[in-house]
Amino acid sequence: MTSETPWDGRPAKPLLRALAGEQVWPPPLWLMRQAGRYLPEYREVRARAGDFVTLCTTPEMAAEVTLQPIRRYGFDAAILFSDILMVPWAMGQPLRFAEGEGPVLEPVRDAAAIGALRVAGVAERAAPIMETVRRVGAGLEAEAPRTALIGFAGSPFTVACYMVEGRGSRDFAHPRAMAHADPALFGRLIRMLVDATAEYLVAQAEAGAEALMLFDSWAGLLPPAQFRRWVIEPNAALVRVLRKRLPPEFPLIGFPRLAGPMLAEFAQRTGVQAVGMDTAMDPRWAASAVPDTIALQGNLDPLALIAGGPALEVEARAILGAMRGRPFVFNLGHGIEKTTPPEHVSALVRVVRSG
Ligand code: 1CP
Repeated sequence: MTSETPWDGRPAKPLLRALAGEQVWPPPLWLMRQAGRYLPEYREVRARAGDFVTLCTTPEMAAEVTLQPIRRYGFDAAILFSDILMVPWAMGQPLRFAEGEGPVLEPVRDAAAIGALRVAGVAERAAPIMETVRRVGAGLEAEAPRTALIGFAGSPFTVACYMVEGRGSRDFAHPRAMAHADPALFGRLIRMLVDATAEYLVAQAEAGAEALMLFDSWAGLLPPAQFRRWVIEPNAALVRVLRKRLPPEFPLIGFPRLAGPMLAEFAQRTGVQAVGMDTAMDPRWAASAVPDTIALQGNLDPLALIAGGPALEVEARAILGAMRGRPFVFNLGHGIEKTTPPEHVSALVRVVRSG
């Protein structure tokens, strides 16, 4: 499966072993948004790039910030530094990141705007991102041979939320209303995203990503029937395309954030090898509801990492206790906050590595 597959045929990297269903203990560890503004070395590169899209599309800088947290903490995975909105960008939707405001896109709300989006050629237009993947792969081989490289994309529903709303939102009212009022049009956008995202992820795997994560950050906004239609089905469709085009058993991680009890159905019906637990998920419930052929990942509260000290240790140990005896990857329940003291991350690494 990897260039360093040992004599017994199992992948040697701890993250890949856990995603392949092995109980690896202490568990492999990485953190969502591990490259980011809480690190002074990130802020330095970010300032040099000026604009966030420039950072994501300049391979030398994007590869550098991807590797920064690996050098500092020795995590078991590096995650490509990019953003879920680079797929709409590569489909031709104008994107900028407004200071202190997050992403701003030209909203697509009718058939003409959706029809103007380009699916074919997404991987070519995202060529700088594939170059970043190649550079990170080479960097890890030289500096951190046991660290695996995770590529990623947003899942169709979450990306459609931003494309239709045009910005971040607490409730994404426009896309959710479109999904009810004009499911044919919303479904057309979702199908375009399945195709574009599959092409984009296959290109990442070909460039050296060893696992792929699907971020469905806004899945939890949907009631069950809509969740099945717009979260489970599109993720399952994406996985089916990826399975045809990637090597057998290529590790895929799904993250339907705030899915609650729908996590179990997501895990069983999408075909991923692992599912992420968000901060609100009870890991003991997830351990009982998700079959142990599927790895779990998560789910320390990012606020416990800001607090540090005994609170951090108690919370981390509770998760470790609930996950003992099944394939598991330690992570946060959502992205690391920019006010996190970097030394608290070192403390967390010590706690997790002590098992
Ligand atoms: O100026 C900055 O530094 C911008 C902050 C930032 C960063 C560091 C954004 C803007 N994106 C990123 C990187 C990023 N985004 C990664 C890099 C790899 C890593 O984890 O280290 C990843 C995986 C993402 C994924 C992403 N972007 C998600 C899914 C995960 C999640 O947080 O739920 C989402 C929803 C986005 C959209 C986005 N990009 C950036 C912001 C501020 C947002 C959220 C906007 C909003 O909804 O308000």
